[in-house]
Amino acid sequence: MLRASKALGSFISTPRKANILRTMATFSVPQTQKAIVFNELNGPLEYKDIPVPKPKPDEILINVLYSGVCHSDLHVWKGDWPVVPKLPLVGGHEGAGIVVAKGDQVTNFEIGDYAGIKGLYSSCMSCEYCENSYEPNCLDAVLTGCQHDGSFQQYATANAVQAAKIPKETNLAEVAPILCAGITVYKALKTAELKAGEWVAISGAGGGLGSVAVQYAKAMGYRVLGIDAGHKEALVRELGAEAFVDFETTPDLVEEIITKTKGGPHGVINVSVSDRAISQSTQFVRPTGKVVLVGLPPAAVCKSDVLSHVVKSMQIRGSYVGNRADSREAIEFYTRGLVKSPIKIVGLSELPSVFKLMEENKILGRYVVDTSR
Ligand code: 8ID
Ligand code: ZN
Ligand code: ZN
Repeated sequence: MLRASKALGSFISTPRKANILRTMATFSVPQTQKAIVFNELNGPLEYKDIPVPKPKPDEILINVLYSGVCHSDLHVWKGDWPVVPKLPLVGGHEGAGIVVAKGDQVTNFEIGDYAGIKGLYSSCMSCEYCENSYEPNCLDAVLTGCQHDGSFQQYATANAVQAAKIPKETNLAEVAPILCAGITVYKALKTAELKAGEWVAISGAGGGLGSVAVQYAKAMGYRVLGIDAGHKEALVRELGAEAFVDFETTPDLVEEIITKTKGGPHGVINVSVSDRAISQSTQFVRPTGKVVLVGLPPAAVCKSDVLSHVVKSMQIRGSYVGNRADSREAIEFYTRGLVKSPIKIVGLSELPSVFKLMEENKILGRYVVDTSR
């Protein structure tokens, strides 16, 4: 049998060792830190020193080592949605790091635990939605990286009830995208209520949400058809899609999808940022199937032809992040090795160029920022 120290030395990968070393180095909390801040919508994204926040009685302070960059961060910065963010704002809601301080009331986290920052900062926990575990739908829900400063900083506060538990020795860079993208698509797939062996189309399959959606869908036993630009096909297939349709070059996308799935997919998860793609999905979904809306293009409207909607008896459902149980389950899929994170790591200071690539639809999988540079 291996001795513990040898086992650790042999089996902990280099990024994990780096996480552990950085843990030890960051336990004394500094007064100031690096962050990306903006003062006005669509205004300059400043990489600068700001004070480290102090945790309130019900909060933990997380030394964020890595944060995923979600398209929602771009929407918030650009002011695409009617929601009004706090200003100045530190965005970001896919943060993974280590608990370095906590408020007096916190009993579910210890200093040194790994923790994750999610899109939902807090909810009231006492309304009918919260009572029924629909915390994201709470009318008093507070959003991280929008109404509460988020993970594009080295130290961020999180409400201890909503913060995600991450098992020790998890690769913090790779788990980061699970904290929004993973949870959201896992919930969306549950919302589609499919049976093993049925077809699910992922529209926007090569992006941040899509690239993990393909894998969750496969792990849940569904047959996956990915839809995205042709240069993303190789990645989408590698992640588990059995079929792929290029939305840019396919002459009759609706017909092609119906043919490839022999009658249309039983469910569609819309994670593209395209009105057109969303409305098209109502045309190719199989009779009695479900169209799930997730992607949030600004001022989008989903158009569905009423006659075929009725005759096909199909359903359109919205899905919005996930509750605490969805979060725990989605993280478990990752830690069990059923879902991998196709990530590219860059420095936090490079966030403006990541936003630019995202706007141009040039991103494959997810970009993750390393807050140390
Ligand atoms: O809880 C929620 N509902 C939730 C949670 C998190 C994110 C919703 N979102 C929303 C984001 O705000 C954003 O609007 O989901 C959307 C996708 O987020 P993302 O995955 O972070 O974005 P991305 O990485 O830019 O991927 C988008 C993909 O869509 C493809 C692009 O090529 C890209 O790969 N795409 C586009 I734009 N048009 C398409 C089309 N017509 C398309 N794919 C297929 N057909
Ligand atoms: Zn997100
Ligand atoms: Zn509530």
